[in-house]
Amino acid sequence: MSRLIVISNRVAAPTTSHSGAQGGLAVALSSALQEAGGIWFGWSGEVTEEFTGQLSFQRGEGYTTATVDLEEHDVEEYYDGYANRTLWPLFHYRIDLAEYERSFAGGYQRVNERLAETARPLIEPEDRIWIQDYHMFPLGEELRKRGCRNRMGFFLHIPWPPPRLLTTLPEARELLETLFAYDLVGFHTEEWLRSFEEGAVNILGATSDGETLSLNGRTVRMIASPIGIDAEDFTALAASPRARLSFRQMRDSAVGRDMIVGVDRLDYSKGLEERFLGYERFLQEHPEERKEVFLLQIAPPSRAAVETYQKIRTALDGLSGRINGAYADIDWVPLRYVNQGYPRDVLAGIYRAARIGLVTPLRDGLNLVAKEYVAAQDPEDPGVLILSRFAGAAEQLTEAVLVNPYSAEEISDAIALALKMPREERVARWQALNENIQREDVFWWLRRFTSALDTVEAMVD
Ligand code: ADQ
Repeated sequence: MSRLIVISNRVAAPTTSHSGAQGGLAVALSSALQEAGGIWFGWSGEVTEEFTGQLSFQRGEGYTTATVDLEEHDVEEYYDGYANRTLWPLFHYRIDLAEYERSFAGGYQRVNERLAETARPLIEPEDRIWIQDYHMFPLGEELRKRGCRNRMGFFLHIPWPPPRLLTTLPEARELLETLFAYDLVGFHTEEWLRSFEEGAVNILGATSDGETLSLNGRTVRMIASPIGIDAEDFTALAASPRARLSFRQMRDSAVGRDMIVGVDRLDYSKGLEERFLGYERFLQEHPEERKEVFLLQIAPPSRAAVETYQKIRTALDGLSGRINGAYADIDWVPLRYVNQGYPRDVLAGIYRAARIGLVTPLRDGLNLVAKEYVAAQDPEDPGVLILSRFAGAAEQLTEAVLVNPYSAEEISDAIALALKMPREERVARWQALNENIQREDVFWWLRRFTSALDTVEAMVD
């Protein structure tokens, strides 16, 4: 088997344990790298005065990580700028929040060139290259320009927007064109794949046979392959001593009330305001349920340098205060709103203690929290997953209670339904969901992508 070169914005530190301390993606990529041998390359997360391309190496089990520092204006224009102020909102259908600045586009291109230049000497002719996510669309093309003829795949972890939204991006054509440098491009869902295909056909005039796209003599294959979690590990984690402890703590502090849980990075794509409004609606419409439930929303801040993230935080502070101000009593707080992260085993115990997992993003590439919630449940007495139709995971998790996250009424109705759901129905739904999550886990995703990459026709130029 030829070596694998994984390239992503950030690189997880090599670890020898499989203890659930890391997210599923990091575990999966490092296990793929262990199997094939190879290198994981990306930004160190550090800032340097002047870019030198100096690599830092760390040895993991069977593979090596290689990272490079970036300049401050690189981080501002490439990471905070084009990746998080331009592409992230646009790709989550929020053109109202997208900022189109030439300096961002220029910085993004420059950093991708710098990364390609730095990675190039690490790559040997037989290596397979796998590039991850929206920070790095042009990296494949930059590597091709530097003589790489390797098999090269790209996976997008976020949605792909419909062509009419994409055309608002001044660099839409260039961005679509750069994807033709890859042999294989992967998306979580058929919907994102078809949006990409439509964009390439309508905007660039590419031709499609449904599975491959061709443009100017180049062919790229498309695959829809939803990522999973390390389900076996997560289920085991939910039975670990720390998970049991956090489960007990939650149950004790709930004093017999049903807990609804939400766990998300504090991001406008996650639909947190709409979720709070839906819960407020539920409290309004169901006075008999007040004091019988509470919502625990865990939302650690992310991307705090970006103004839209500061605004959403302020909005949520106001809304949570308003809901608690209107409904709280001396012996009950309807909304516990917490802005910190928790270790994964603690989180697993919290999921297990919750009667409802409320996962209502307005738009999400996939959503791993939904899968983690299911994997952590007690098979004898599982909770109910309420899931947005607009999360990529809804294509697989059809036995969840599916809702339109923009509708406060649908969220309210779904909560009421879930609280009343008989045990047999909860068990039947959970079994179907869990069966899918255990089968289509992160290793399944990894094998599907890498074996598709192994069978595509390598580029002959
Ligand atoms: P994210 O947008 O970060 O990922 P998600 O898929 O839900 O969203 O993954 C978040 C991860 O962070 C989960 O593993 C979760 O447990 C963890 N997490 C969140 N809040 C936490 C907290 N308070 N404490 C500890 N851990 C917390 C992007 C895309 C998604 C896609 C993934 C993977 O936006 O759509 O599913 O990549 O491709």
